[in-house]
Amino acid sequence: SNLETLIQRLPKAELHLHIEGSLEPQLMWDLAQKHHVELPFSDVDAIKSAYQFDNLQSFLDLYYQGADVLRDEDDFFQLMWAYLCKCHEQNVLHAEIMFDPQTHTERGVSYDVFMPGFIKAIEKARDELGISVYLILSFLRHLSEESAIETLEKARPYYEHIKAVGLDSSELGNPPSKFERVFAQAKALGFKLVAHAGEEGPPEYIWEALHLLKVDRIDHGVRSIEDPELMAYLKQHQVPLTVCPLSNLKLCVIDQMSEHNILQLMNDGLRVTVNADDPSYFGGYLNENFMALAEHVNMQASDLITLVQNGFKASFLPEKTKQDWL
Ligand code: ES4
Ligand code: ZN
Repeated sequence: SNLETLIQRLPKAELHLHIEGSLEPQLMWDLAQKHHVELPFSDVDAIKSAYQFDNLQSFLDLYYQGADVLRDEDDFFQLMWAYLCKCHEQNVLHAEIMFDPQTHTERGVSYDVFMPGFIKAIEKARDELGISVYLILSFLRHLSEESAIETLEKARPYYEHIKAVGLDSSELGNPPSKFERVFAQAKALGFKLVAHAGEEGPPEYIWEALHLLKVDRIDHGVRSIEDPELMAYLKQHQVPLTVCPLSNLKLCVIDQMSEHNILQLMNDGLRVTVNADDPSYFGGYLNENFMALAEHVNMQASDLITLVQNGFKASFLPEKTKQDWL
């Protein structure tokens, strides 16, 4: 269709992507074989069939189990390189990519294993594919703030490779207020700040992310719609929301794609972007997320163009580089 061609052709930015969530079943299988890791699946198709979730937690349980096959530097290189090749296929020219250090350090896999793997793939993509990448170090919010502080400190040799810090994992019961000190430390170190908020959690968590953590963007934020004052604030300050349509559907944040509120958020004047979140688990990369919207909500070509432009505007690229894409 016309919209499909438009989506494919437009140069795009991805702002909400968990690299561990881009682990495809085939690579998971191959790495399990390589390292003699036992998976509770009989074959690659059985892995795919297991991807049916009731909520965020039921997904996270599988996501952390899947990540256990990532053991050596080359595994992390392959994971990042596969994703960046996908970016190239889909005309994604800039990606701000989250990684969860604690998912690896808690299993005895250190920064000196995963960071060199990531960095080598990122440099290769920059040189061979012309893709720019920023890394976002994301804390697991179901763990303690002390663990987050230690995680930030252990990253010190790699600070020059990290643009921002973020907050992900189980939202309900783990409000942003739990991480006020570590976000203040990260801000003092010069990092940009993002946090998942208002995916499953209430608008109050979005207020906390804004006022206590002082984030530059909200990841998801779809529950903003429940709080008119919050909507006014997000509009006034043009705080970006990194919305992930297929994620919201797969995690039952919405029952049907046609019920997604993204057009409402955009028409109310918010800076909304479209993103893939965990593409291997949720059934699509960036273009598939745009296509799902084109098919199921009443999107015009002009809406798609605005959403794509918002991706660059909401990025952490220098202002003059952004202008090149707008
Ligand atoms: C995540 Cl969709 C989502 N929400 C919270 N934490 C996550 N980690 C990976 N994907
Ligand atoms: Zn996410």
